Amino acid sequence: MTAVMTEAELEKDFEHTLSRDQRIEPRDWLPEAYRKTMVRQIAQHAHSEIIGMQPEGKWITMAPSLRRKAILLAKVQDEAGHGLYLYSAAETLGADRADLTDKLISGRQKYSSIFNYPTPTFADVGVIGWLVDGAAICNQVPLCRSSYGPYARGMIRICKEESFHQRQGFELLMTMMRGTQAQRDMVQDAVNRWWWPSLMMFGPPDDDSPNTAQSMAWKIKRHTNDELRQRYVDMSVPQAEALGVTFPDPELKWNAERESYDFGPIDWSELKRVISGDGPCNAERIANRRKAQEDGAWVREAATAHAKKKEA
Ligand code: BYC
Repeated sequence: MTAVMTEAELEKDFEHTLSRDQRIEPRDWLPEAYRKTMVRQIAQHAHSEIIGMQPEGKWITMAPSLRRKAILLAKVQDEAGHGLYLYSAAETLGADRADLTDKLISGRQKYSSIFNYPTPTFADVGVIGWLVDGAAICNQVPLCRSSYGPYARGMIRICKEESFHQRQGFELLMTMMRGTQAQRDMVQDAVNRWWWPSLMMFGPPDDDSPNTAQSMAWKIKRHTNDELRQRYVDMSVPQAEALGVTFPDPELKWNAERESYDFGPIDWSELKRVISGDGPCNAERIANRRKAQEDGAWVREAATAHAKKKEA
């Protein structure tokens, strides 16, 4: 007969798994607060992928060539796939996918601030690939070592696809930079608009990040928001030089002592405003998501009826 473990023993076992850098799996006991944090982060991440289809998706019908259209279509479909793996990962923690969607469209769960900015020109498609997917890779590569198994494994495939996304963005911008002055201006204008919001993707500064300490202790996050933001700046500056664009920050300069780039202050009030629903496109993004959910109701009903019939 197996002895029933007490809560204290289960907790000790959980901590032991973390201390050996092993994964927590769906079959394992885990503290309720860990489960809640994981569902929160995975759901926000899934929502970001799904809402994140909209800014670029708008350009699928207007892409300037068949090649660009095919690439963009594939990229946007990848984002949908990422959202679906992530909702599945959240389900392994007992979350209900329909409930998560309800929470998104009723404003009770967040998604990344970055997808609340408009995409007025085709250069935005390139800049999203280069900067936004670049920031996403920087943030997500360490998440491949996150302590929750299904999330960490999902992240491996997601990162591979994000790398392709970043390359396609950079290649698109390189092509535009070899074009006319008007095209080069369009690229620089898009870079000017996306640079600061891309820095905000990494979250609030460490001394104003309520979740970082616990998430690091649980090995969900492997680096703080500021560490990853700095890594991203250091990685992006040489890429901007190769491309022939500048970032809109007069204080950006190499610091030989730190072996990193210094950068100017971030407007944290803008991040707060966008997260709380008052960004340039928040209302439009959620209205589109709500409409898609309503338009798809008949498909979900039919699929449920079919599943019931099969079961019977
Ligand atoms: N936007 O204590 P903190 C993609 C929230 S999509 C909105 O630092 P944490 C792509 C934060 O959630 C990839 N909210 O939190 C798709 C928390 O709120 P609650 C998106 C933000 O969790 C299509 C509060 O502020 N990537 O690649 O320790 C096309 C305090 O923050 C933001 C992910 O989702 C923000 N920027 O750290 C192209 C990555 N920043 O829940 C590309 C996974 C913070 O306490 N997530 N908040 O009310 C993470 O790594 C972490 O959750 C974060 C925040 C670094 C974002």
